Amino acid sequence: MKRKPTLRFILGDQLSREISSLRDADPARDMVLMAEVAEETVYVPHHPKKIAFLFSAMRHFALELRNEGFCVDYVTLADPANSGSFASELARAVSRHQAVSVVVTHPGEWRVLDAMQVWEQAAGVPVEIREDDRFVCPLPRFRRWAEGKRQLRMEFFYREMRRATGLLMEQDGEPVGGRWNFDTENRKPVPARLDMPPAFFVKPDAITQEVLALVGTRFAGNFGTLDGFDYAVTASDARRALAHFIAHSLPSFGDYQDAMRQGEDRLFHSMLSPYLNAGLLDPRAVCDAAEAAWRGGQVPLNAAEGFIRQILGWREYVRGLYWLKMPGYADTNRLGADRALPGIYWGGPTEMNCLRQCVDQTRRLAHAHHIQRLMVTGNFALLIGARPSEVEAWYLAVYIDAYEWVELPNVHGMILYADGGYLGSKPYAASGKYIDRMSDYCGRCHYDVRQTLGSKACPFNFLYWNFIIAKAPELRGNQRMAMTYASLNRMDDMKQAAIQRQAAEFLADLPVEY
Ligand code: FAD
Ligand code: DLZ
Ligand code: SF4
Repeated sequence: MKRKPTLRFILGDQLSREISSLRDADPARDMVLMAEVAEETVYVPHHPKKIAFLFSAMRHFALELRNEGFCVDYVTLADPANSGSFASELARAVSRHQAVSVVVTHPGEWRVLDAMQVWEQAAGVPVEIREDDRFVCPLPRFRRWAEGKRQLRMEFFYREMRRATGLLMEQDGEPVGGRWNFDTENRKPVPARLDMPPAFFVKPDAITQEVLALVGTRFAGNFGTLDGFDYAVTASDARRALAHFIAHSLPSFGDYQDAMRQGEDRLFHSMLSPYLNAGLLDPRAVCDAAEAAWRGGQVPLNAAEGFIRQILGWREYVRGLYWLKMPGYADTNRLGADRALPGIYWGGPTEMNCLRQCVDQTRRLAHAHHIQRLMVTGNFALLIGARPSEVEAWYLAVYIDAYEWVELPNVHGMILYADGGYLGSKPYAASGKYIDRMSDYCGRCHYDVRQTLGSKACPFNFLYWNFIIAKAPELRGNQRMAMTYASLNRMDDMKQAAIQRQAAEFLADLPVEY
């Protein structure tokens, strides 16, 4: 008689053949469960490209497992029997297959982990939650590193990860090139004449087209377009995207990492975050590929180091911090920000060219690169004092790579300083001068980036100084803000008052509805 199966439940961002929940799975005995559920599609109004990417990648993954001989029970969103949540779909599947137990890998979001606590009760069988070991740094190791520290700093964590992995290290334990970090070489604006790397794209196959039709109908009201969907949806295409990046973009990644250029959405960025976060690419393998390109003389050290730092450093750091501080990380609001998120973020009209370009790119691609997220949309949200919960929900909804473990520390900590400096040592507040230096947005803007006051003044300028004045009680004592506050001290009172007046008028006129 055939033994009753164990259900291996694979969530939408667990599409790795090496995932812990599948590790000892027996195709002859076990059953794999995957489900497109309404609950996951509505907890924020996801960009349609994000939903389409995940559903198509899930369906392709199911097919690959079936080709390997696994029995995969895949519940589509359109299935009339679909009950709409992870818990209820699991319960239905346990009863359908008479399963004796469930194995699942630890989810990427606290919200889901919390919901998992009732799964055993809902399903009536034991549920084993296994570690998600697709990260370089296991969570207990991160906890040990963070223990006793009042503030965490990515740079020190990153050095520890370099030592632990041996990536970009000499035999004697020193970093290659004699330095840990080549960031100072990675701040060049893009020169007017520079060849851009060719784009990597994948033509939608029949599975993706079916998903696009479904998502187009069900999520037509969400912010974002499905037009031009060209993301990879399988691990093999994601590996091709990696190879394409290493060959064409990585050589200049370091130099232009912080640059922005109108009409060039991707510049030299990898666009690999959706694949890394859904499990189609392994972070260690991506770092190894970048290191090998440097050791093989194909890319300069500042490029390889800059890229590896993002994955081995930032990505691992924010994940460790998220699980260290959850639940509760999102509850702080150190700067007391309480403004409703303006309609500009959902495509409402604005004469600020930089914001318009970044929001429009987000609408088209469900992607914007780091400096656009940090120094344009993020900086603006910080300067206007937008409510952290609304900013967080926006970032979680609109980006194809957004899951709370990575979105929340970047938004709550890095851009909004809502955690009071636990993640980063100071707010990334900047005036229009920074945007002008790193982009060509200002030359095409209604506003004048050289002006701080008056009808043509760049809003980033007066908002920046308004923020610096208003937040002096919290920030003046911060050593890293000393130069900023020394400049403020040199500004006369009349100018400070005029700045505050212009900022107040601008903020009073910011439309929320769109
Ligand atoms: P590249 O520039 O090519 O970088 C390579 C990789 O490094 C990325 O794919 C990503 O995996 C990793 N990485 C780089 N910076 C970070 C970072 N700060 N935190 C974590 N990983 C990093 N990244 C997400 O994956 N999901 C998010 O929801 C997300 N939200 C963000 C919100 C804000 C406000 C900011 C400032 C950054 C956010 N990031 C997020 C980080 C970063 O912007 C994206 O990872 C990056 O833009 C993805 O594009 P890319 O793959 O071309 O990156
Ligand atoms: C983001 C997302 C969406 C939109 N839909 C689904 C889904 O229908 N089924 C699924 O298994 N996963 C989905 N996901 C990803 C989950 O939200 C993600 O796995 C959890 O948040 C844990 O990180
Ligand atoms: Fe943005 Fe100001 Fe430059 Fe306009 S002038 S693009 S608002 S920074």
